[in-house]
Amino acid sequence: MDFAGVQRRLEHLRREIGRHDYQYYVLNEPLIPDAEYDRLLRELEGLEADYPELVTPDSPTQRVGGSPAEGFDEVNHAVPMLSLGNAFSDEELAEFDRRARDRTGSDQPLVYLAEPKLDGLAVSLRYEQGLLLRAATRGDGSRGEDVTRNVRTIAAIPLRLLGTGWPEVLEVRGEVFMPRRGFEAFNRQARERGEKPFANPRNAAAGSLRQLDPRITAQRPLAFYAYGLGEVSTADLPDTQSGRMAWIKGWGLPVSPELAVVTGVAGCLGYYRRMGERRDGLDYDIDGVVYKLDSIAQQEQLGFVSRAPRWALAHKFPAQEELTRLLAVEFQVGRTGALTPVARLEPVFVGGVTVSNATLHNMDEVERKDVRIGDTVIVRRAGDVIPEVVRSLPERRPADAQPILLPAHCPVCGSDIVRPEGEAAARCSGGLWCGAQRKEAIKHFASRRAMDIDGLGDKLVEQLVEQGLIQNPADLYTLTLEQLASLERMAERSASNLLAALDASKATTLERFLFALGIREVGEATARALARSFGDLEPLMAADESRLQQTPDVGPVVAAHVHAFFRQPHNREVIGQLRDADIRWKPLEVVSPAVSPLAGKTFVLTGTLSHPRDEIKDRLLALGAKVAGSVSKKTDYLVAGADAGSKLTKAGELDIPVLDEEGLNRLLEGLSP
Ligand code: JCF
Repeated sequence: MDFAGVQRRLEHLRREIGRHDYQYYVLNEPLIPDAEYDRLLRELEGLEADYPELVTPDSPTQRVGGSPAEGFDEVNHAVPMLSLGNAFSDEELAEFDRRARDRTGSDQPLVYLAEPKLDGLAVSLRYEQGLLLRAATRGDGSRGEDVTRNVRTIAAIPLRLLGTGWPEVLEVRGEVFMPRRGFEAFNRQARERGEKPFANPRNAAAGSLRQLDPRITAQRPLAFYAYGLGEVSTADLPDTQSGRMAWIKGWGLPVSPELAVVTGVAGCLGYYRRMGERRDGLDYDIDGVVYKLDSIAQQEQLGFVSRAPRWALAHKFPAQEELTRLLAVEFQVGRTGALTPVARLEPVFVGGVTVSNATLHNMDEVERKDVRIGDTVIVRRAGDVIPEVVRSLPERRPADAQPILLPAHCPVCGSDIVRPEGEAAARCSGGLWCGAQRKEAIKHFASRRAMDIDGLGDKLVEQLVEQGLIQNPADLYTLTLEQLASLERMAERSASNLLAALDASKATTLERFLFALGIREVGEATARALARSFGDLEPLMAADESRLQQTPDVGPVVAAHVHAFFRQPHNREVIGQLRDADIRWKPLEVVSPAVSPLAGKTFVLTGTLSHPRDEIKDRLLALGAKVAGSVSKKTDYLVAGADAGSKLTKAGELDIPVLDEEGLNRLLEGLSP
């Protein structure tokens, strides 16, 4: 780069960093991931180190960070609030330790106090005569914002120190943060209220602390850990960092339980790795660990560079969010037919590994995140969780970015894709046929509450599919003794038992058969209602969605799934093969619910009746009536057996017609089969 090029680049970096500072600190709405911001800042620092004559006083490198927001009084920090130098690799840590040993002239390994680096907001708490007098944000390190009224709402922070004999003035520095559980609960509630959720716990902590109305802060689940001291009006302090932390703790201030005294680079690295492994299990976000020389005498020997101590270092974990480009989107079909959009990415190093695929969850998320093919996107990989696309950066969208479209047909079997109104998941409707759903469909078909094929468990289904012996439920009925006996761990006797069980399963009921088909949203109750409403399979298969919706408890979503299922040629083919295999049931006589005089009437059953209640209930449901559990104004008839109690009284109060069993029988006469 020539000199003019360097000047242009410096100007560009300063403008960009200034813009992102404003987004982050003032608006609480970061546009780019931290890692990208760090790179901009490091590039600027590097160029300024090479061209010190080009450093300007307004360069973002010339302050610690953060500008006081409007609306808060300013607070001067008598002892400046420091920032920390960063290390992004083991080598940078070793370099830091080498310099520290040189400057202290120590030929022994140095002793450090190590702690997790919380991802929150630094504050300074000032106690006078044991009382919390003032709380301030770091601001630019010398002047911060007065957030006393907000900090006083944080339960973990004592308003009065424990014990007696406190120093006249005690300033404690630490990090305010929002534990993950509280963050998730808060965001869930925000979404329910239709409000914008916070991007991450750190933004949530910062946003909550900088509320102008402390009543809002009070409702936010904030916590605090102390990590150091500011002004203290006594010279009589412990002479190690660890001793001082114990001293702070003695006054009732919360201190991280993870503090550990470690020795040399090896001790630091061991701590770094241990915390890295435990990172996802902690209830708060950390973005690295901090090492501080434990000896205060050594800290004093080392002193400061600009605003950061030479005796402390933040060793960062690999970033969990990175920028990359979305190259394409493919759709994966899950075991139950749900379609998952999967992003193909330009490979990027994130969360410690190279990632080239990430989930987009479902089409609702794609739409909410406004992601298009060709976009620059933020990918997140935290711990062992599947990497995900967090959002796009619309300001970097190329002109030829393409929208992500849900395919019309299943990429595995070609059946129609259904996405009922209001459902997040799109699904393949080829339940009985689709290769992706094969195993689940057959397991369900054979299960006890469905076709009840004795001896055909999940493991056996998997074996049969994997051996290529069956592809759909109808193939079960073509299995031969030799095929079964050839399977691993299958004795001839079990094989012939299984064949007998398959044969026995053929005589079934319509409702079991419908349930066995594994149509989305069709559980046992819906299968029963459909069987009662249609009586046989053919009219059900021919029904349109509005006819389906006349079935009790069948709404638009169920109707859409049932209708789509029976429209798929492959499903019809498998059903045909099942009928050819002599699967049979007794058709039920039905009274069309639309013409039944009981359609839509609500019954309540009470007292001792001569038939099981379920039986009576089934008859009523078959006639399009509803059966409720309690008497209300909406009840049309109360059926009262012997010893009826409060329901009978209530029906009397509400003037609801009461039938005894005989009355009910007369009502049903001529109506039901
Ligand atoms: O947890 C932190 N974010 C953290 C920040 C911990 C520390 O021990 C710090 C810090 C910032 C400055 N110590 C200093 C001196």
